[in-house]
Amino acid sequence: MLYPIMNHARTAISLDGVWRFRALRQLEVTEQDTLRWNGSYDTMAVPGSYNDQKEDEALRDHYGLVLYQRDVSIPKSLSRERVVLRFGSVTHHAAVYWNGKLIARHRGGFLPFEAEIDPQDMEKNHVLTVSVDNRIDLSTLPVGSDNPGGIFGSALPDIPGVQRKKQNYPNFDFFNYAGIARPVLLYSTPKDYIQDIRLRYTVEGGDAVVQYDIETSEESSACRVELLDEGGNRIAEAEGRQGALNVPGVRLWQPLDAYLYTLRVQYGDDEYEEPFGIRTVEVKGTQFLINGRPFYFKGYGKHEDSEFRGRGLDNVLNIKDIALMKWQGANSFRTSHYPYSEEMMRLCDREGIVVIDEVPAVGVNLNFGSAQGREPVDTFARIQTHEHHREVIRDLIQRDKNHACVVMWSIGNESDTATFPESAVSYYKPLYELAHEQDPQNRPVTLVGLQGRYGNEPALLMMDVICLNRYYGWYVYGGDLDAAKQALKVEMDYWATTGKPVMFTEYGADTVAGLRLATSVMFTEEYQVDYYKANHEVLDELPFFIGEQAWNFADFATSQGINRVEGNKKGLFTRDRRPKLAAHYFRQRWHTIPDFE
Ligand code: GCB
Repeated sequence: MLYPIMNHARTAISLDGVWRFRALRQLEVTEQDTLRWNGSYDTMAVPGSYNDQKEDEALRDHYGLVLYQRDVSIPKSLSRERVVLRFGSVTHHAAVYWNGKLIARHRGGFLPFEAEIDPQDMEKNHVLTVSVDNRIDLSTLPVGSDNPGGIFGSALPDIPGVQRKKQNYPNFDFFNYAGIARPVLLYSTPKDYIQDIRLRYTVEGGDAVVQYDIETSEESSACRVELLDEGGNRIAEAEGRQGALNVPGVRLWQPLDAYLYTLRVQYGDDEYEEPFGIRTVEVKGTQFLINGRPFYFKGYGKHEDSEFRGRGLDNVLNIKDIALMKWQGANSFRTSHYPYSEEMMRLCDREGIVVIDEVPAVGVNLNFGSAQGREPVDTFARIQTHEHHREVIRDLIQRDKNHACVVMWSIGNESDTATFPESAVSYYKPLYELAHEQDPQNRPVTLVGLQGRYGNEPALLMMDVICLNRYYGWYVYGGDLDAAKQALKVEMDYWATTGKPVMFTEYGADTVAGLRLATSVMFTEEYQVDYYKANHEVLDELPFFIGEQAWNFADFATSQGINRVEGNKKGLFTRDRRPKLAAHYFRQRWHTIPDFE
């Protein structure tokens, strides 16, 4: 599925704006709901999560379905075109009705989907209704439950006569934002059109060869491709759906020094332009090579999260975040814990930010959170996510395969790989293989590891890079940074024996901005700095250590709970992007650590 663009062959019309909105009490959509509403309705902005747009606790914590509706008319000029309705993402599950008729269903909250509009329908006024379901369970990604104890039932028995409010209990800490989070478009192409473009390349000496593979709806016309440099000059051309283009004296896409070529494809009346960078990625021994040089990741785990919009696309915020990363000397982030918007991925290509691209497989671990203190269960015998997990890996790679910024796929966060190691291998091996098969550029694949027992996690050892989330000095030995350093050192001595490249994809300490003390204690800004310094004392000595990504870039919203003070406060920046003391500490540190060894 190509990103919608506008040119002389294609149009893209935004359906963003203020839509009609209703939160439903019942868990099904009636025929009446899908026709133009006569009665009262609310208003809601698209794109944006609905939860924080109103002052309404019931809406914030809503469980189940909501409806969005708007009128749509299609310009007459498009009557001979193929017209497609496209959603950047709807969280988590969507059903789309066009004049009351179901035209699309989509499962999963973070990837695009689309539906063609029947040409018979074009010249009328239409009503578009979208139902959005925010329920998460043991078959969805991310994983959750309608029960505070997850699969175990209630952690503490309810007091007789007490009725809990019905709500989602996520098996993860970020707030379960829902709604139409990314742009909605009507776009057009000629009837016979370019469906997909796959790119890979080899680089030798100063030259590159770009191999392209074009998919078209039919095979009725010839396909012609041109390769343009950043100035728009044609440097190569070819005929045919598959082929190779020589790029003598190639200018590589480099971290923080992006260079984008454009592949212009002409097929019949259709034309598409795909911007792309040329760079190579390879894991060699304990090194992670970008363009043949050992790269060191400096950055963060992030969230798509902001005041009012929740997880709604905000291009201003994305631009600002990348500006802050550059201010700080960072070069990378992980799309924890789900695929980010296509707009952000395109921006990272443009800005030279390196991305670890993660599927929404978070909470695939039934042994943490509310389950603590109980007999361990074999997650993989209980969880019902495998088929959907395959689907999101396929769809993510399909969407992001041509992005130079993506240097590694993450097929999950903090799954339980230690308690039942063989079951974890049976679950993850096919997924690891699938990711490699699907990627035309065959990038490294990882699975982000959870702190706990280590030493017998064959599912992690199967991965190309060992990515660890570690909280020595916070969840483990919190307040005792000397012990934290010793424990971290002992664990790292183990990873040194595996011969794998290792990086931290999370480490951090909750820090309430403005809480200051000369002698640091947990939650103060000083402690966050001391925490990171203690970790770095150990990590800076490790030759196989290829990167540090702090948790988190910024404070973010979570479910309410006794260890979250209006959200997770592990940000180096506050939620409104003001630097904490640790942001300045990292700024000094990262500007002295080179991007390449
Ligand atoms: C983790 C999770 C992340 C949490 C973080 C924390 O390990 O991957 O989603 O937000 O810990 O702060 O507890």
